[in-house]
Amino acid sequence: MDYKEGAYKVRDLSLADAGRMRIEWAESRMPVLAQLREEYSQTKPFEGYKITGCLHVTKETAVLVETFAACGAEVAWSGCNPLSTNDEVAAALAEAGIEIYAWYGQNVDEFYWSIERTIDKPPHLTLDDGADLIFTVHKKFPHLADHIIGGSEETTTGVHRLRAMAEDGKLLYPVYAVNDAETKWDFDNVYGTGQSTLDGILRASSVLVAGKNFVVAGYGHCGRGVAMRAKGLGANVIVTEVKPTAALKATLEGMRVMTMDEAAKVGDIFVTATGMKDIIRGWHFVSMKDGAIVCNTGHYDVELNLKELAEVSQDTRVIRSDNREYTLDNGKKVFVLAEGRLVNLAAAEGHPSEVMDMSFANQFMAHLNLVQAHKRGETLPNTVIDLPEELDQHIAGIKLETMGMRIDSLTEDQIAYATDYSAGT
Ligand code: NRN
Repeated sequence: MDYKEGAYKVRDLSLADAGRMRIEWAESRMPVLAQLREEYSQTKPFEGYKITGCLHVTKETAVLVETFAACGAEVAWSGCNPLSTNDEVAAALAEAGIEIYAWYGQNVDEFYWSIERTIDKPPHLTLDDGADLIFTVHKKFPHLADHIIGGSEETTTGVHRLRAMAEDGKLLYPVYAVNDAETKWDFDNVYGTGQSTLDGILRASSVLVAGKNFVVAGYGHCGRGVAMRAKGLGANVIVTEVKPTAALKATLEGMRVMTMDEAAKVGDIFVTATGMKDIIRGWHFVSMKDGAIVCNTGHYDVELNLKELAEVSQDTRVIRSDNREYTLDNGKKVFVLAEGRLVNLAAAEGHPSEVMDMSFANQFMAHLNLVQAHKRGETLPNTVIDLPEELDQHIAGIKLETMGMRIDSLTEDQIAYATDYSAGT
């Protein structure tokens, strides 16, 4: 490990060159962030503000971090999952002078130690994915909230929890729900999670997907993306759900729908994407076919009940990276990927740069909004705030431009027509 107090703690600084090349790769595929950096690095609106982030340390996150820094911000960063940090990228950020505490394979104490280092010097802004940073501030350092002008949350699970906190009046500062921006969830959650989850499964197993019974638990935006990409690879997709409308949508999109008790008996590959705990229980593992592959792509590692799996197993061993074989008491083998943590980031590199470009453009604009409001002396309400819808059209418009696509626009006459209630059929 390489550690410098108040500066960084990373696996190995000598990995920096390799990490820099990964970051350059991502940068070349994130044109929306590049345009924002071009525009705001002149005026440096974040000058004098410290942003503390707790979000997967990937090559894409590094581009966001360095965009904030280029626009004047002081930045401190930690990872938001013990298994999702790319050590090469972390080394490159440390070498570039970003305060960062992150390495692959942290234990729980190291994970929270890293978060706490990033707030040793109080931040003005917090940026979360899964709310571990904002929860740490609220639970252990509530006085810091006096110094914090606002925050943002990247992912569905985090936004759900923060909305609950706001409902109970417990939120100490305003937080933008970046996840709920259409140019985030309708692209990142669907196309990003769809591709990166299959990427994680293939890197950890190299299994043939075609012809396999592929069970997706949860048919929300993420589950829908995973199901779509599994189908594209030739799988027979089975969906389990608790929400009738989601289950109905899966049925009409050609997926089989059944309970997990039934799916456990026929599935070859299982992915949980529910945001809920205890989706696959001990008895499900017992009824699985020999050789079943099981993983999770939800934010927290609570969807597979590995405690109950251990209780019905006689042996376990890691047979290859991110692939743990369990030999059950009944003699059958089950393979759990990435220790039940989000397989797309733990066993692969998370979503592709092109889709994170839009998610992180929303992150950048959320914090720009917070800083500009602060400079105007405005105080925002201590609740979860949605980003303005026009921001979605702006971000999507830039993305289309960079993809060389042009679209039509409405004439004045058509705009008038849209709201003209006197017009008959
Ligand atoms: N490559 C990535 N870098 C990446 N892929 C997915 N995510 C990533 N963050 C940084 C996050 C998505 O935005 C994981 C979150 O849970 C999801 O909302």
